[in-house]
Amino acid sequence: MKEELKQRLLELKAQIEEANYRYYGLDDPLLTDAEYDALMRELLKIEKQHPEWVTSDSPSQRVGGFVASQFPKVRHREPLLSLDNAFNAGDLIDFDRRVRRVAPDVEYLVELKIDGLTVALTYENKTLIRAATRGDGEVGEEITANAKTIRSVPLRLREKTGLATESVLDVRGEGYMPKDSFLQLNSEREEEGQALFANPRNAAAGSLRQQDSRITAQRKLGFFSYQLLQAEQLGLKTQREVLEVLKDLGFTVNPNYQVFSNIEEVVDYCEQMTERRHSFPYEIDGLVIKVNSFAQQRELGYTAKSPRWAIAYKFPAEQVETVIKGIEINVGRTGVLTPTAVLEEVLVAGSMVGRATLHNLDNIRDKDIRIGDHVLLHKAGDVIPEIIKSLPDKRTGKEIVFEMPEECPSCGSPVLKLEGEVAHRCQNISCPSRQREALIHFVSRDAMNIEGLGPAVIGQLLDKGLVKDAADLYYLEFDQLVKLERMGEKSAQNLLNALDQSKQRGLAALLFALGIRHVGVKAGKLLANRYGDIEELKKAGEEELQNIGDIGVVMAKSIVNFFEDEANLDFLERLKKAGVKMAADRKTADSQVLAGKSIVVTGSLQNWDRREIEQLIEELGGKSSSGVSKKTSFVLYGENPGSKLAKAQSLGIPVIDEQEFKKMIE
Ligand code: 1X8
Repeated sequence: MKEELKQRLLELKAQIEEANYRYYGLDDPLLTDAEYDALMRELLKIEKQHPEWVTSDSPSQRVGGFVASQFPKVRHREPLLSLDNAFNAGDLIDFDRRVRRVAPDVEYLVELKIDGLTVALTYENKTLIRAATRGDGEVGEEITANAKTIRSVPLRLREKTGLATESVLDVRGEGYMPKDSFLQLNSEREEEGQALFANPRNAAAGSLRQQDSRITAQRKLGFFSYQLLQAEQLGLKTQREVLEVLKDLGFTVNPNYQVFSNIEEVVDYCEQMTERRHSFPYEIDGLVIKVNSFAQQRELGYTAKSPRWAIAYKFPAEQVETVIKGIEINVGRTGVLTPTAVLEEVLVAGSMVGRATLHNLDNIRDKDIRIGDHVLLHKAGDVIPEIIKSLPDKRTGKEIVFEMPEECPSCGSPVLKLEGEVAHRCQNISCPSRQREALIHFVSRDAMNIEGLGPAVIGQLLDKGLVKDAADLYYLEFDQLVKLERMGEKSAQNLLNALDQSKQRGLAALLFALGIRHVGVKAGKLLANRYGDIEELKKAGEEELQNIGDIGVVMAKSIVNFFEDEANLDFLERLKKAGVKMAADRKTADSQVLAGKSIVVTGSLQNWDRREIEQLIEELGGKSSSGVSKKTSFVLYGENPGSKLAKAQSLGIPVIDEQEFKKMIE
């Protein structure tokens, strides 16, 4: 029985890693997401029963956990060098001339230059033992736990290469964040009032330097490998062979590489790729041209800081100059006044741009942006137009320094800037602009997902006084809807059906739809899962909320404030009367032996790490919180318990050890 289970575990590990390789390494998926998740769940279940079977190369290690509060320094076996740059065909031809003096019959291998950050991986006995950032090239920071969350980083090397890869192998490559992940991440951060990342590279770097690798795991990073330090010892002769071997070992190799035998072809390829640069799902900032043969590489050697056998062709920066014609203000659903620059239209990164958000007044002041200024513009993540800086040398003296209006441009109410915030806000909760934006948010896809209710219809409903807020939507009647412009009988009926359907969306979507400040999609789900019903959430205090993972002081305050406001309670009441579901479709665990219990864990346990025990407690219906208070049901303590144990004892709160806890949950 036990043997069979262990066999099954090995099978699952192999299947999951094979699926990862097929998906990330070969771009040829083997399993659907659902099938993959099912295997992963089965694996986690077995590992929970047998924690002693968990190995460092298990796919379960990709979900992340806490790491030490500082990243240890690692000295690279060989320094990571930077590359010399080429900016045009002339630079490439000069490079070729220098190379051919030493290697007249040179072949070049050209790869994409990924705009990410270099990561150095070390394998021993085919197992990933360390990952490090580039650092200063000599010494980097150890980020093993974080790197393990990247699915295209093999935890264990595949066998099929016939090479002696048992000893130490160092593989280097570029960690990056795909553009769509970057945009998604930033939109979530904007939603939750957090600072935005300027570009995918910064986002990738920030993600790999997380203390909590669970966060890294959510960031959907990728890794393209391109260097194997021990290539020559293993008998490989060219960079091309390295790329093939890396792929066979289980790494993801970017497929857009080509070998050329003369520099004109290289120049052509660079020009083609410059045209295509925006067509990849990740950002690239150029190409890397390498001498293919290792023998020739050795002959060429190195300068003090870079190899003589390689050069980076850098794309011209996609920054264009334009002029700010004016600055418009938009009032969002939380009352924030967002200034937007109206630009002279320009082509940038493949499309015409006429507007760019300026975020807030601080940003405008920091960049000293004035109306009438010439500015440099680029696209963050190749998508979002962003003004990099103003060009003060081009001023004529007619430029106008922008001021935030003192009154809301929509309703005329006073505009205030609260201490500690960058935003200026309209204070009037019934400001028409805010109401309109709140409605647009309420019906949006991740919220109540009401199709057929676009901004134009919402505008009409508000203008005609048919609705004042989202709850009124559920009281609309057919006769009112058909009278709207561009609304036939069919679309009116469809809209009523969509409204009716949306009532069943459930608590998670509703919480997001309500537009409680700082509560985004993720927090909505977390709260819904935790409380199950809005009535329960209403009762939660700040301190309790703060003890839920990912919910901070600011969000906890905001939630409590929301439910203290009479107008909001009335709004909820009207939603409820209309039949909007206020409960969650919660996962039901088989046994809920810890239901209603608030548990504090201190010290290290033998059977579970911190993340696992927290998960287990939640699955069994309990809450795990970090601080001991009168509300704590009991303290579970392990080896070397902290002061929480003493505090519990002094408060007369029950304390139990791991054995007792195991009995309790059996
Ligand atoms: C940096 C990069 C290299 C490659 C791709 N992207 C990068 N950012 C590659 O070789 N394909 S090589 C490199 C370096 O040596 N500094």
